[in-house]
Order: sequence, then structure tokens, then C-alpha cells
Amino acid sequence: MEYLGLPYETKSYEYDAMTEWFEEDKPKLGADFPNIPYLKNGDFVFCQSVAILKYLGRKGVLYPALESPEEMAQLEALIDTVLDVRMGFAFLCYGDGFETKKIDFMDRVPKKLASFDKRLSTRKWLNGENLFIGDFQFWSTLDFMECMEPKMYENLPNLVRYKKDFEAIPQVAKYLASDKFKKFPINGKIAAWGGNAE
Ligand SMILES: N[C@@H](CCC(=O)N[C@@H](CS)C(=O)NCC(=O)O)C(=O)O
Repeated sequence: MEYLGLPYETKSYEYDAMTEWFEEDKPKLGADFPNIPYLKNGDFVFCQSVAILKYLGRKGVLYPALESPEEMAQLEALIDTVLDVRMGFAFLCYGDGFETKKIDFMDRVPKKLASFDKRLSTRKWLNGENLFIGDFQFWSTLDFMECMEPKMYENLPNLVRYKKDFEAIPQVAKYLASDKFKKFPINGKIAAWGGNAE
């Protein structure tokens, strides 16, 4: 929303005071499947993080409805592939056995990221010359993982270049330098890693 210059207000819920969500806001949200996150625009309200991302993308030019089913499939596949990495990171951070799971994660994920690095060797952004919503989802996933493991991309130079380029987009740079942006917490309070304001 910062990138698109759309005015917005955020609402967050404290883990220790979730009755505010479950007992007050959730029952009266007005969505058929109320959940967090949700997006409200006047009377229009809906949930699901990826649907929200796509909706915002369509408000600007970050997720164009392409005529070619093949080109559209490429965009969808990129979004889902980034989501696989993101959910893998979430699986690592929540539940038991963080240190053991991290060894496996650090063995598998850089190999997966090497495919992204290769793709980015010939493209400025994930889908080429034009930034799209998958880049926002990918940058934040990369940033989260880098907070956990600062040397994660040391053999992936195109990812390092890509991440820097994204952070240099004027709207993004302004947001990252503002009080609105907080590196931590990355996860909810119950997470084994990233749940505190470190
Ligand atoms: N697939 C959903 C998952 C939503 C979800 O699991 N939300 C968690 C927070 S990450 C929650 O606490 N939901 C509150 C609820 O179940 O009412 C999405 O991506 O938005």
C-alpha cells in the first residue's frame, strides 16, 4: 500500500489479548470466513493473505490480468513457489525442534533459492522488467530468512543484487526508513524463533 500510495490503517492483535479478535472483531467482521489478516475497504471486507496481495496488485499495475493463460500461469506459479519457501520458513519457526529443523532447512532451502538466483541472473525482477506482487512477497521472505541467517545468500549474488534493488525503490526505501517498518517480531509470540521484538 505504501508502494501504491494508498492510504491505510493497520490493526494488530496482541497474542495475550486475543479475545479482542475472537470475541469482539471476528464475529462482527462481516466476512463469511473471518480470519487474520483481513482487508476492509468501506463495506467490502475479505480475508486470506494471498487474495489480499492479489487484490492490492490489481488496484495498481502489480498484478495485471493477462490475456494469455500461459503468461498468467507463470505469474501464479511464481506466487505459489515463493509461498512454498515462505511456508517452509514458517514451519521451521513454529513448533518443536527448531535447531534440528534448521539444519535440514539450511541444507535444502539454499538449493531451492539457487533456482531463483539463476532466474534473476537474466531478469531485474522475478517476472522480468516489471515489478509484480510476487516480488513483494519474495523480498519479505528473503528479509525474514536473512534476519535468521545473515550469510544465507553469500553464494547467491543475484539474490543479493535483487534484494538491494528492491530496497532502493523510492517508496520502499522511504517505508523501510520510517517508524512504520519493524524488522521484528517476524512471527507470532508462540514461535520458537522470531516471535520477539529482538
Ligand atoms: N490462509 C490464511 C491463514 C490465516 C491464519 O492462519 N491466520 C492466523 C494468524 S497467522 C490466525 O490467528 N487467525 C485467526 C483466526 O483463526 O480467527 C491466510 O494466508 O491469510
